Amino acid sequence: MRSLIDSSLPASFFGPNMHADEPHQARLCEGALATAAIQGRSPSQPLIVEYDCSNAHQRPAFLNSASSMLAPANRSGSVAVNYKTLLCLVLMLCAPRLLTAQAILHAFNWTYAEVAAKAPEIKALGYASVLVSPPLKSEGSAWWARYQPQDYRLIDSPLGNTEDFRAMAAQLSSNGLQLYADIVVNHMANEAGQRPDLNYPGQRVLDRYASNSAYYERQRLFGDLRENLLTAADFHEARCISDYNNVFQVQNWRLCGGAGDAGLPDLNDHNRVVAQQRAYLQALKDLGVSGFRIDAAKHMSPKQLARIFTPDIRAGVFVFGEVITGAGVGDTGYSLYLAPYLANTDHSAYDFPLHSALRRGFAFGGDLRVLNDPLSNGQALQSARAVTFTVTHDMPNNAIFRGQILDPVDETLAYAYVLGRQGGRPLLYSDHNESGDRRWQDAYKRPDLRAMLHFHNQTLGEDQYQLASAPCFLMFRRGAKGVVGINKCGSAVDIEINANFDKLSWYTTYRDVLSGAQIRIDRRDYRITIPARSARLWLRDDRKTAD
Ligand SMILES: [Ca+2]
Repeated sequence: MRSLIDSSLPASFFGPNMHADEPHQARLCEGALATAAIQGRSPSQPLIVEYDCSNAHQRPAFLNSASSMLAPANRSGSVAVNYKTLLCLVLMLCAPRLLTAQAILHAFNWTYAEVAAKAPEIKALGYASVLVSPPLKSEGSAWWARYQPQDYRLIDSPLGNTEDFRAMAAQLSSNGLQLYADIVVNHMANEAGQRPDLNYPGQRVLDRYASNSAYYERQRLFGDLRENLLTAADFHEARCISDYNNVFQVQNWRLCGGAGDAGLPDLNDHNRVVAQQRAYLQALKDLGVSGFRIDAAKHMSPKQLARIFTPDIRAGVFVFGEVITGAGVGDTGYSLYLAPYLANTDHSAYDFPLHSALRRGFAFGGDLRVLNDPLSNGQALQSARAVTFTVTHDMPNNAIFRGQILDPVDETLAYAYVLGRQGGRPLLYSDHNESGDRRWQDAYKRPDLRAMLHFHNQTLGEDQYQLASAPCFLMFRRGAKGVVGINKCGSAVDIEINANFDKLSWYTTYRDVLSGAQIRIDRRDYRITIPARSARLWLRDDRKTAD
C-alpha cells in the first residue's frame, strides 16, 4: 500500500491562481523582518525576507482599501498618516531587493545523518533549504513507510531519531540552510493487518517504549509515551475513497490501495487531534524547522487545515501543500481542490499547473509557447506561492504517476526553464535510486543543475522578458543579467533578436553557465544559436565588463 495514491489524475494539468499577492504582501508587512531575525540566520547571510510573518491573517488596512491608509482625522478633511502602515508600504516596495536564494533540495528518503554530513556541500551548491522526509515514528524500510505514521510524539524511523534530527538541524543552521519537514497529518499508518483497533501507537509499540524508556524519553518531543496518542474516536468513518470528484469523500474517507485494502485511517479535526498536531508542529519548529510540506493536503478540508495551522503555528514558517490536481480553471479537479486550497489558506503549493504546461510543451509535437507566460493564461500558480518542479518523488516511485515523468533530456530542459524563469520556489528532487531508474540518484550535485542553480541565484528578482519563441524554442532575458534559451527540437536554431530597444548590455560578454559558450551583442539584429536539444543560460560576465 502506497500512501499517496490518487487515481483521479487525467492526462494533463493546467490552471491559474491569481490569489496570491494579498497574503504575500500582508505577511511581509506583518513581520517579515522579525521573521528573518528569528530564523537563526548566520550573520554572514544576507537578510532574507521570506514573507513569513507572525500573523498572516491580520491584513494591513491598506490591503483592504488603499484609501484607508489615510484615516480621516476631523471634519475639515485633513488626514492623519498611519506611519506603521506607511512603513509597511515602504518595506513592500523594497522587497524585491531583499530576495535571495530560495531553491529547495528535496533530500528524499535521506537519513538525517546524511543530510547533516552534506550540509556544507548542499550550501555550496546553491540551495537555500532542505526538505527532509517525514520526521515521526514509523517502521519499515520502504520509502512509503515514512508516510505511515505510528506516532508523532517522537522521531524514530530508519532515517534517524530525534537526536539525529536535532544534530541535522544544527548542521543545516550553521551552514546557513533552512530545514523543511515533510509532515503527515491527514492519516495514520495502515496497520489493519496487524490489529483490529485504531489506537496509535499500537500496544506493541507502547510496550517497546516501556521496555526502553530511557531511549524513547530522549526521543520524545511532547506528550506522555505511556499513553496512546490517538484512539478510534480520532478518526473519520472507515470507508475508502471511491469518487475523486466527491470532496467529502476525498477529505473524510480513506486513501486505499484497492483489492480489499483497509486504507489509511483518516484523522478528524476534533480538538484533541488538532491539539496533538499543533504540539507536534511546534516541537518541530522548536527543533529548528522553518518550513512544512503538507503531505496529502488535498485530503484535508480547509477547516481542518485552519485548525491545525493556527497563526502561532504558521508564524515564521514557509508552508506548502501537496494538492495534486488534474486540470485548471473550469476543470472539476482544479476547482474542487487546488483553487479552494489557495483561496482558503495563505500557503504555497506545488505548481502542478506549471508541471502540466511543461509536460505539454515538451511533449513530442508539443508547442513550447505554452511556457511563454503561463501565469497570464492560467497555466501556472502565482509566483509568490508556487513551488515549482520538474519531478516529484511520487512520479518515479508510484506506478500511477510514472506517466508524468519527462524524457531525461526534456527534464533537464525543463529544469533550465524552472530555474531560469522569474518567480516560484524551485524544488529539486534527489534520491537513492528507490525507483530503480538510477536517474535521480544523487541528482542534487549534478554539474548542470548546480550551474542552473547558480544562474537562478544570480538573477533573483530580475524581470523576465520574452525575446523569441516558437514551437521548438524559447528565449527570454532576466533583467540585463541573463538570457535563457531552450531548444527542444532535433536541430539547432538561429534566433535573431532586436537588441536596440531592450536592456541587454552591448559589447558585454554573456557566458552560458552550462557550456561556457558566449554571446556578445554588437549590432541591432543579433543572432544567437541554440544547439539541438539543449538549453543555454547565459549570465553576464560582470568581471570583465564596465557597462
Ligand atoms: Ca482526510
